[in-house]
Amino acid sequence: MNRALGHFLPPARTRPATIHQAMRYSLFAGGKRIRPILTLAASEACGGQSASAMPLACVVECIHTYSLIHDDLPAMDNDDFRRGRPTSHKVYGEGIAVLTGDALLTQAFEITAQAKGWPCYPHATLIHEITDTAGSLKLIAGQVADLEGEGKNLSVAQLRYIHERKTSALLACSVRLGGMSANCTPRQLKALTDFGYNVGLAFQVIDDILDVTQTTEKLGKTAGKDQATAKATYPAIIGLAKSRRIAKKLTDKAFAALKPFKGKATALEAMAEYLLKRSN
Ligand code: GRG
Repeated sequence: MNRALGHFLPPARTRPATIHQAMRYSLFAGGKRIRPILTLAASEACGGQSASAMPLACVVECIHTYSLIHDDLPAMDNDDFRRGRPTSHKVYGEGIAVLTGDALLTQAFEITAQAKGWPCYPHATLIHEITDTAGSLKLIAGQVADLEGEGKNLSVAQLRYIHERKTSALLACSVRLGGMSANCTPRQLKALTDFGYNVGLAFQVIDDILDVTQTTEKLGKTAGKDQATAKATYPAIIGLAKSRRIAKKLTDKAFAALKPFKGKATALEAMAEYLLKRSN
């Protein structure tokens, strides 16, 4: 994964070196690589080759890293610590951090354009998949609702709206792109969408639980931030025990969605289990 990402990015010394170093600083800071692994696992479930899925795995990691850099900015979540390191704006300043996010998002399209293409899913389909996910109806919609929800008492339905867009959408896109790179059937694509949706929601519920149960050192980002900023989360609204039950239920649904793969989606199953049990 790291080798492929390194290959797609301009070398760190390419002018202007600051931006290329900043892109690498955040990309190679030790993220868990959950989304690209999901892309490769989905491709495998559909009988694909990892070499065909790898460019798209890099695409989702670039988009994810861009969203983290921008989310950490003082104008958004204002965080000093991410992936166990000072955030991009702390090291490079706010202007360069904004541009680093912009550059990584643009890099995602560059990688997609350069990929060799897939018979059943032409470039236009893939680009539409990415714009639909990263645009104002999903990722950005989730962030807007998150910002506007600050300091308000949100309902579980409003919280789910945010989670579906801010988190679940990119996880669903990650597995869908993996399936597309393996020329999956419409039935397989539907199964991957259901899997990604549920595993994505479970991922965010667990993330909210970890925010209150783990340390900053363990998480590599500021723990207890949700409570400190009075953010609406599942543990805050319904408590820890009920949140854990919801995460388990969503994971069960994700497992059920994999039925059409008839036991061939073992890597996706392993990921769903890991995401439920993870501690960072
Ligand atoms: C478009 C600026 C912008 C934001 C969109 C995705 C997003 C909304 C904001 C990013 C921050 C955030 C809290 C997202 C929710 C999903 C989440 C918990 C991300 C952290 O993902 P991990 O744990 O991170 O996979 P690593 O560092 O391991 O890759």
